[in-house]
Amino acid sequence: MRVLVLGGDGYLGWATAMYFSKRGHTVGVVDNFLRRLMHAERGTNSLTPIQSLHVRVDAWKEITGETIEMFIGDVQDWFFISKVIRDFQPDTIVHYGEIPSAPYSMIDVHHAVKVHENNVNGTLNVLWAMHEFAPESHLIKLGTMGEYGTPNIDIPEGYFEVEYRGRKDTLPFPKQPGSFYHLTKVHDSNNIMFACKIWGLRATDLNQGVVYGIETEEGNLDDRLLTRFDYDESFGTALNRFCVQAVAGIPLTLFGKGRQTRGYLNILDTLQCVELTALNPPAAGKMRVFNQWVERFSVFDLARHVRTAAKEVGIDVKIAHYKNPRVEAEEHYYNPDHNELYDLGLKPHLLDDTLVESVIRRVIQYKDRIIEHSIVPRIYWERGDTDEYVEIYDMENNND
Ligand code: NAD
Ligand code: USQ
Repeated sequence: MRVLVLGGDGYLGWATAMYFSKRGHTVGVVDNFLRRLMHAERGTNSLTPIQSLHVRVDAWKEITGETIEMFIGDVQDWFFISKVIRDFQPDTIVHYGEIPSAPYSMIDVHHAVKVHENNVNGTLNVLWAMHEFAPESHLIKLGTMGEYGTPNIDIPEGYFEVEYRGRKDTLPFPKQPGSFYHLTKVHDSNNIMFACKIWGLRATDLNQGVVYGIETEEGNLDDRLLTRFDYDESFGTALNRFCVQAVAGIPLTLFGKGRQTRGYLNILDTLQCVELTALNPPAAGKMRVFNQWVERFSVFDLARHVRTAAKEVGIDVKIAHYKNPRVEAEEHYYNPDHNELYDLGLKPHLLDDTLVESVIRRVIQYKDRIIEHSIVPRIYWERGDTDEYVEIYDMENNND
């Protein structure tokens, strides 16, 4: 299979490129290094000392004998991306090439607009390029579970049957996203669904939960192949952040009541899910939706798991309740389906089996690289709502 990975220099994209290459597929990666640039803007960096894409690709060739083709450019640039898609003729396009951060999109109007332009316009270009130059290819688009928000009813995989005033239809499930970033994913989903309908394209929208983890089989072959691992306020996700905070001796930054519940998955399962999706494409004209997550945790549950895991390696962890910088429900119902990928054969990795060996030990290895100023939250969803409030939570005397 010919696989084109958009955002192939990123956390998930580089790991995906190696994963497919190792399994005998022909792989190309597209990136404009925007993620590296945004880190420069925020004064932050990956915990893992990542190499340039050029060094990664050379190291991959040296170690495995396989070639990963590089295309350096912006998905928002029509002339660039349409030429790449026309020349590469992918069977599958795995589209990670967007700005992935909710806090970054909430900094100010400029960041909100930048995230919208980058994500929505980039995906529109990809759809038009598929239509004109690769109409049989399968788009695997990384969306997010956060498109749905936290409704007080079960969440299906994309569509549900509705009966209204005596008539029935199957319709897209309503979306209630929680940031301007999450909204870009909703806009993408609508654009993809429309393009499939009018042009007969085929696509799978992977509504992915929060990913954690550093290690993959391919990344472990050589330190030059490690993928990035972020823990800062803008680009770190909750569990990765908590692991770094634990190792740095900083109380875990739990926002609000900590009852916010999300679906989580190990990076190893992202790779498996994308592979299963690629090997089982949908019929032309359809946008399929899979909910891609493995285990459901509240933020408070995560903190407990990290605390227990850290104890195994002799680290004592404290938890701090921060005033929530986000506007989000802190206690809510959350019951999303996730059967489709299991039906295709997903064999999940569970948090308690992987946290110490494949995450915390690696964080300890790179402990000296931790930039502490980027950990405390400073990006607030509501302007003026920035009074600091921090309370250290005493786990020993409270089983809440
Ligand atoms: P990432 O930032 O590490 O990777 C995205 C890559 O895309 C970066 O290397 C960036 O430079 C590149 N990129 C961005 N805009 C581009 C453009 N216009 N042209 C070319 N390249 C561009 O992010 P990630 O964590 O690997 O996430 C990948 C995708 O998965 C994102 O779309 C994200 O929204 C989605 N996702 C991630 C998570 C998670 O927990 N990491 C969860 C759900 C969904
Ligand atoms: N949270 C804390 N403390 C922290 C960081 C986060 O309590 O230090 C809380 C947040 O308030 C939120 C939850 O943890 O309730 C998850 O936050 P997150 O930063 O891990 O995840 P989120 O902002 O939703 O974004 C991440 C990825 C994004 C992806 C999304 C999947 O950055 O690309 O789309 O996870 S999902 O959450 O399912 O929408």
